[in-house]
Order: sequence, then C-alpha cells, then structure tokens
Amino acid sequence: MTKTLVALFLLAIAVIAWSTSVGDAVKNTREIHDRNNDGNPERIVDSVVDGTNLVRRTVISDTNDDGVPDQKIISCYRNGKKACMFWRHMDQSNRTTRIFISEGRQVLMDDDENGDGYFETMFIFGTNGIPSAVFKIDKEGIPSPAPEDEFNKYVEEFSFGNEVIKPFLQTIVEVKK
Ligand SMILES: [Ca+2]
Ligand SMILES: [Ca+2]
Ligand SMILES: [Ca+2]
Repeated sequence: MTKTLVALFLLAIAVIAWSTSVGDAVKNTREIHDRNNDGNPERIVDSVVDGTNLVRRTVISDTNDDGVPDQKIISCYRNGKKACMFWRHMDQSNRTTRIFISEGRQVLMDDDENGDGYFETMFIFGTNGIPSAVFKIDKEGIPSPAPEDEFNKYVEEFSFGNEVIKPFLQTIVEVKK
C-alpha cells in the first residue's frame, strides 16, 4: 500500500469509530403529557441528550387542551445551560421570537411579529435585562435604530416583565440517567 492509501484507511477507521460513538451518545426521547386523559396532550416534549448533557428540547403546548397546538418552544443548551430559545405562536399571528442567552441572561432577541419570516425588530439587552438598544430591520436585513417612542415603550414593557422572564433563562437542566 502506498502512503496515501494507508492514510485513507486510517481516516476511514477514525470516521467509523467517531460515528459509532456519536450514535451511542445521542439519545432522542419523547414525553407526552395528557393530564386529564382526554386523548389531547397538553404538552409534547422532545429532548435530545448527548451523553448526560441536554442539547435541545422542543415543547409543543396546547394550552386550552382543544386538540390544536398553540405554541412551540425550542430551547438549545450548551454545557447544561440554556443558550437560545425559539418561540412560535401556532395561531394565525405565527409570531416568532428568538432569544440568545449568555450566563443566564438574554443578550439579544429578535422578533417576527407578523409571522412573515422576517425578524423586523432586534433587541440588545444591558446587564439589567432591559433593552439598551432596539433596531428595526428592513427586508434586506439592514438595521436602523427604532424611533424614540417605540424604544421607550419596549423599555417599559421589559422593566415590568423582566422578573417573569428570568427563571426561563437561567434554568440549568439536569438530565436523568
Ligand atoms: Ca388533555
Ligand atoms: Ca389549543
Ligand atoms: Ca415579520
């Protein structure tokens, strides 16, 4: 065998060993919660666990238990800590919000209020969890600072809602073995 063939052979073994270990480590689980046993689950929870680390959790909720799901929240994790959230309202608004988290606090959020696939508002947060800047993003992706009255409205909303949001951002999830 030439050196190149030997190298290819070793690479193939490495790839097989890696894919086998990945296959062993990553596990998908689904929990279905139907508290009143009427056949409509109120929550369906899909989790992806790598070894003992939760890496992704998708929760589909039917808050009024009418058989039609109302919201989907996907959380991704890094080293057991929440790193980002994707939240979609499954109604005609189709409103979608993404939150990016660092050290247990939101640092950036963007919002597609009318559900057309474009995230037209972006928020940058200070350490107090209140927006320090808000941008409107046009369809080309170009940001410009939000008008002062709109910015003030958001500051007021987040000042009020900040304590409510906190626990959702700081959750450190333990994975059952
Ligand atoms: Ca039910
Ligand atoms: Ca519903
Ligand atoms: Ca939009």
